Amino acid sequence: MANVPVITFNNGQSCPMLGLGTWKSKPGEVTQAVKDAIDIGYRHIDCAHIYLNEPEVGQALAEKFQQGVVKREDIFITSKLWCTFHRPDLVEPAVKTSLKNLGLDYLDLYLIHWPQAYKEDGDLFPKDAEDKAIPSPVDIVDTWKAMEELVDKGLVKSIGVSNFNRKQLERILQNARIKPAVQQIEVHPYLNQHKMFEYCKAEGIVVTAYSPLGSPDRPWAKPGDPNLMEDLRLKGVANRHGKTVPQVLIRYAIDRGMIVIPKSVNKDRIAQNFDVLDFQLSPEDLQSIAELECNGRLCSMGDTHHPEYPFHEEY
Ligand code: NAP
Ligand code: SBI
Repeated sequence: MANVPVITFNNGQSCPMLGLGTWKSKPGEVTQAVKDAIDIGYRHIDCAHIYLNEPEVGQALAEKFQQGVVKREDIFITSKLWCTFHRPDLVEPAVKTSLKNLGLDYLDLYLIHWPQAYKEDGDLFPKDAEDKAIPSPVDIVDTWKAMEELVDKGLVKSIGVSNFNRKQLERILQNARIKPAVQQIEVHPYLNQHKMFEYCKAEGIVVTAYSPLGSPDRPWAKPGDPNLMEDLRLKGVANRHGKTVPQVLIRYAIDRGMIVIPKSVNKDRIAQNFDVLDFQLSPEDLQSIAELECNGRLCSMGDTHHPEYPFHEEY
């Protein structure tokens, strides 16, 4: 079978274009899922402090290193700085917590998870009396400067952002000593991010597509919500290739030049999602899938009152 394609960042580091997502993967399930993924051939795992399962991801990594199945330098591990740790003095302790939980001495990639900073009072979701997230006044540029220091100290190989809009990215680029390598955003046929992707390409920033399967296990999903994996137009494309809709959705990101990180805790589906290396979508397939765009955003923090809420802008 062909190898997973690799993409090179603006700093020369390389990254497998297909990785395993771990949001919503329960602590009791994620260790087995990561071990299965590594055995199947995955060499990229997407993690975050807020997923509350980094110690259990770390157990899987430790076991696979110990067994000699994979060496540290052969696997790409991402984590993310949560919103309550944007204050510059909290950034290094935050990455060190993720490193300890994952059992690693460096990360391949560390992202600012959201542009919104939250009050640093120990609660990961600080809320006011009206149940609204409490902002912190920390400037994202100051957070970025603290992220740059993590590269200087060898704690992380690459740094990037997630869920930033164009203006927020521009501010980082205007003030950065180290350019972001990656912008991780929601991408699938109902939210294809054409303009953000073109902007990132022009700036030399690689895009990672999250929720590529439409995140059907998102906690706020309601009965009757559109289900991407049931879309008949995508089933038509999948049937023509003798593949499944999830496989087409994964190829949709890779064939546009994005990294993609589908989540699963089921061994068969983890394997199915990896079995995408023997076909490619044609330019005609990509064109017809582009017609499904409907501004169908699935993931937002809901904190529209926050001064840095990213999604008021068109992109
Ligand atoms: P997703 O990968 O689009 O979808 C995951 C869901 O699809 C799960 O319910 C999974 O169930 C199911 N699934 C997986 N493969 C399948 C298959 N072949 N057939 C049928 N169902 C399948 O959703 P996501 O978790 O939202 O996004 C992926 C990853 O992106 C996350 O896990 C996280 O690492 C990252 N992410 C980042 C952000 C951010 O703010 N930066 C936001 C959202 C997501 P099973 O597990 O039961 O297979
Ligand atoms: C959480 F752990 C809790 C809420 C939540 O909402 C937005 C999407 C998100 C996120 O910030 N990153 C994810 O992978 N999912 C999330 C995670």
